[in-house]
Amino acid sequence: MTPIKECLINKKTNINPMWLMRQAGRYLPEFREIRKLNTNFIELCLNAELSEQITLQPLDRFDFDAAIIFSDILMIPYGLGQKVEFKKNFGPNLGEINLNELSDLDELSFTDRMSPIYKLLQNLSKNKKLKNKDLIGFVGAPWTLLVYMINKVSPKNGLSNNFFADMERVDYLLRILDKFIKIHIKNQVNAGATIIQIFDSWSGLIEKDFDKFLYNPTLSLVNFTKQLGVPVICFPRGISDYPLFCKNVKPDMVNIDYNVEPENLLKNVSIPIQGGLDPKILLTDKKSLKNEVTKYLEIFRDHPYVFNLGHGILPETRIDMVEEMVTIVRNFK
Ligand code: 1CP
Repeated sequence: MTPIKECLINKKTNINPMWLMRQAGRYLPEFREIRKLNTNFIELCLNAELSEQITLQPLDRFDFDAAIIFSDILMIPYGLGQKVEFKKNFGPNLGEINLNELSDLDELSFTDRMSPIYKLLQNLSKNKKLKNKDLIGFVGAPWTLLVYMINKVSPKNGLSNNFFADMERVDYLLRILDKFIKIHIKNQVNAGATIIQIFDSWSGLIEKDFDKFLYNPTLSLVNFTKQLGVPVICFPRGISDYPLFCKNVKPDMVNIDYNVEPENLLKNVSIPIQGGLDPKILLTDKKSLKNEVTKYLEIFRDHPYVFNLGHGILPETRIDMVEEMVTIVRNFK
């Protein structure tokens, strides 16, 4: 059994499996090389050969226990027919939603549009480099995808004023997202994903109606994934009540963000935990890194824990700091 599955299923605590959110990305010079030559990000995600190379890049350098496929949560809006572009120094930029086109969309055409992602998983699951490692597939949670689809740009400066203006449209999109996110999960599992992670990167922006926007839609995906026989990890970034989230949604594991106070959390959560370390620590020095990494490992010593970050690794992270972090985790006794 893979180290992460040992932790998730057998709840073993004497190992510290590890991987990093956004491990296949911009902090790696070899990724930047490929990216320079491939300026269209969506096309790069639809290039199964290059995506496979990128997925494996971090594993060639670091002793991680999982590969996460090189893809993006915004591939679902793309698969739904919305225009998605990534602009340099700006981020994602989405087009108008065509509701008529959406209501005509069937499973087959969606799967066809997304097929290079499934090809990528099929190829990776045959790759010997992933022996005894997990292959993580992922989706954005309905709320976070709704945010990008309606807001059309990153909500880092807040949601647009008219975000909730058309509630009928919001409800309709949530239903469509539930249907097609499940199709995307099922297709990834059929193609070889051994774990699914649900990224709800903007759940911290939900102010009310938590059942409608957070608990119910996530629970629906969690139950669906469990029925497929694959463990599911949730990352509800920025929410204020992780214990309540775990109680309501019951994922197999929860990834905490760096604002969560780990000692306090441990008193109220019994499921396996992943992550937590502030990615900014990797921009400091080796001594601070050791202190912070060891803090998490000490706190979770007797709890099933997968080492990871509290959000994606930052593009400006130095390779030698990642190497140092791996050494600290691997040598921790
Ligand atoms: O070169 C570039 O400019 C591309 C940078 C990049 C990369 C490497 C983007 C654009 N996406 C990705 C890959 C990616 N995205 C992966 C696979 C690689 C890995 O994890 O190793 C994954 C899992 C994601 C998930 C993702 N995309 C999330 C959820 C996780 C998180 O960081 O919160 C989100 C919010 C996105 C949207 C997105 N895609 C890319 C950017 C710059 C963003 C964020 C935009 C914003 O600020 O709103």
